[in-house]
Amino acid sequence: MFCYQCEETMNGEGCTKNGMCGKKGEVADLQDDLIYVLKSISYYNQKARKAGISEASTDDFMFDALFSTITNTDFRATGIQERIDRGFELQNEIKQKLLDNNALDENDLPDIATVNPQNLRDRNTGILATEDEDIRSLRELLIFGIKGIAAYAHHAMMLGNTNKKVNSFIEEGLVATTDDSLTEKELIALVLRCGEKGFDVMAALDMANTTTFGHPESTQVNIGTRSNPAILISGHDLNDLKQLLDQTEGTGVDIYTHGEMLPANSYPEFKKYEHLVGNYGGSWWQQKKEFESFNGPILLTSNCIVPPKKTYIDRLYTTGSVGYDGATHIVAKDGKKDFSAIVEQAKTCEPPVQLEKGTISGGFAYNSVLSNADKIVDAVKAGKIKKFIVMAGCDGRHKDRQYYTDFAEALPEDTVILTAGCAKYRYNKLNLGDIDGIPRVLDAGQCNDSFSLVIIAQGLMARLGFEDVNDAPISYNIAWYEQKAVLVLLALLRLGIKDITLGPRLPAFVSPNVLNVLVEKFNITQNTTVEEDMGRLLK
Ligand code: FSO
Ligand code: SF4
Repeated sequence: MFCYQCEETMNGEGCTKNGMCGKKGEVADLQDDLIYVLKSISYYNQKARKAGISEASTDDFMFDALFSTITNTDFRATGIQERIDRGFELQNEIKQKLLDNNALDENDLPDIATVNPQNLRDRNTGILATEDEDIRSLRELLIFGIKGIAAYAHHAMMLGNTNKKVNSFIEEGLVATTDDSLTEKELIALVLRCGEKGFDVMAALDMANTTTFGHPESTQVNIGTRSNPAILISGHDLNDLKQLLDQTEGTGVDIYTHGEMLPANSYPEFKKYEHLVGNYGGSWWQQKKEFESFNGPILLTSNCIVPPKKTYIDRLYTTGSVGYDGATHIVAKDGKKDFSAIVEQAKTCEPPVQLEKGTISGGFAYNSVLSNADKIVDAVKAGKIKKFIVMAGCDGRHKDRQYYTDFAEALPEDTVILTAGCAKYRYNKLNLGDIDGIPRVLDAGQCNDSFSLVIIAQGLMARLGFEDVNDAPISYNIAWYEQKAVLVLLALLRLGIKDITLGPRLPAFVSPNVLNVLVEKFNITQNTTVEEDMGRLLK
């Protein structure tokens, strides 16, 4: 195995035997095979699109398969193998359809198109198969961004929203990583287009979420517990939450959110449910402790899942692209998921152990922030807000992420943090106060709601008369961990945002030469110490 797709990769270089995340070498190798098969499907499906015979079910499969390879998603060899098998079936079906429509010349196929279940083992499907370090870096950067697109597209698809251009780009990008004729310049252009599609897919997901569940509202989210038995729901999929809330109404079983599901508490549709009690615990990496003390069943709707302890694995359920051997996986039938087994188990469980009490504030997506824009603009004009700091992204388990808590605490009182993603857990329980009633931490939601932060920034800056967002009083101190955050970063770059500070480590998959390009074009900087970064970011 060789995997270097996340921020916690071994020694900042690459995991080679087993993953630091707990992924087994065998699963990592299968994931490489799966990505390889997806490249082959993409080759055929690009032709099918041109011939007007591509099917939506191919998109569904591609989203799920790509999503399953994201850090902390599907840890099961069987789960990945099943997708490889299904992938070959699909490859065959599309190929046959192309032949039936005279849209394929079988004598003129590139290598990637000729992979089949028999010769897959003979192929080097791993990342290191690309020898040139810079080409490898750009190919993987593109693939990781594409994985992010697929994850968000998957959530949007669950709510009935699809975007053909985005789906086609996934295939185009994957095929491009097999094309030896592409130059570094051409690959960089594709990487930036990936960022553009990333913005589009986040916009599509926002549209799906807000048309289905309403626009998030400023909300005080309870972080204490009640005395009923309960189910904890984590991950990003709001459609799963909706189904779970409907199926638990009136049963005496409460629902709590965990990790990236916290923002759900601010949507009008979810606020209607009296038994949605609030949020339990912190970010993904704290789940071992928090799932234990929760006492009731836990439903994971997406990453990040951490290899569970034996003590709660019998209470662990997965759905969608996530999976772990020993946890119960729930599959949709005709678009509906049956959570009755979880509900029945919950009734036999003790209520959660209370870890903390009080509230945290959320719901500061673009609609709620921009409807109060006058207040914020006045505070900026009066010199009461001097700077906005975007601190979106991910949290992680390494101690050096304490930096983000220290940074938030050290920020002067005339600054406002704009956040999204699980990075917020490093400072959303600090009491940073408010500026004329405007909270100093404005939490827009999940990592995909970084879209909202861009809309907020553009909206506020337009009102303040800035034409170029780089001239505005906004700085970026982004924390990354996995591939969705890579996509968010690419989206920001594509929007022309410069001077982003990134941490806690730079991606291992960015080669020195590619890094030079990112520095030259966008002036990306790695974070250092709170003092040093503060000086630069508050300028
Ligand atoms: Fe976090 Fe995990 Fe949302 Fe990521 S829970 S780290 S960028 O999966 O998806 O922010
Ligand atoms: Fe290592 Fe991260 Fe890959 Fe897991 S996802 S194997 S920790 S690089």
